[in-house]
Amino acid sequence: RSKQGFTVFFTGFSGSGKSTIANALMVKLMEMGGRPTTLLDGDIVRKNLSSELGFSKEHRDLNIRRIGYVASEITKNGGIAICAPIAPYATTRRAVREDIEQYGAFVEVHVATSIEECEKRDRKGLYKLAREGKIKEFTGISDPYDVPANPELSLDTETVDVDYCAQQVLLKLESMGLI
Ligand code: GGZ
Repeated sequence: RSKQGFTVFFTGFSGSGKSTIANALMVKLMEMGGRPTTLLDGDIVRKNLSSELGFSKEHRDLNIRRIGYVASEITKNGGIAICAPIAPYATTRRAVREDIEQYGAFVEVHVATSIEECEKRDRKGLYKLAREGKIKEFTGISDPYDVPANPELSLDTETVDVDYCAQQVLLKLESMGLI
């Protein structure tokens, strides 16, 4: 019997390491035998599915609901969806969880890298622009982020490397009987 579909939903600040871990997880899942796996990364979704949207609460919620809808269809059909948006609002994450759990498992992974560390890294220079007021409503600087209260997994990229983080996700999926 083939296994049920599921969604791994990463959430965390810009530059926290969501995309990097999601990509590493994707590679590991492919190596394990190639169940159809779809990566819905934050900036790629914004380019292709949500290009008209900004960063107000309304627009962020719409963006996350779209990602959730695509992930729920994938999950329904027995696939694996990996999502990696910031998804700052707990109520929206909860709504997506409820959509997806009708069809399969929802595995919320908080990439809990602190805002101080993300700002220190500032890989894309966005935090500097946010501090200068050149980007408004920037998550963690001038816009809220609800810390997940009950994620399936919480990862801190300050103390462990990407490969270890991806491995922790795999172990969680195994313990949940999903892979
Ligand atoms: C947060 C912003 C903003 C603002 C542009 N706030 O690190 P990145 O650059 O590549 O990823 C971030 C991305 C956030 O999009 P998401 O779709 O993940 O956000 S949400 O889940 O809230 O809908 C960042 C960039 O877009 N970016 N402006 N104001 N991040």
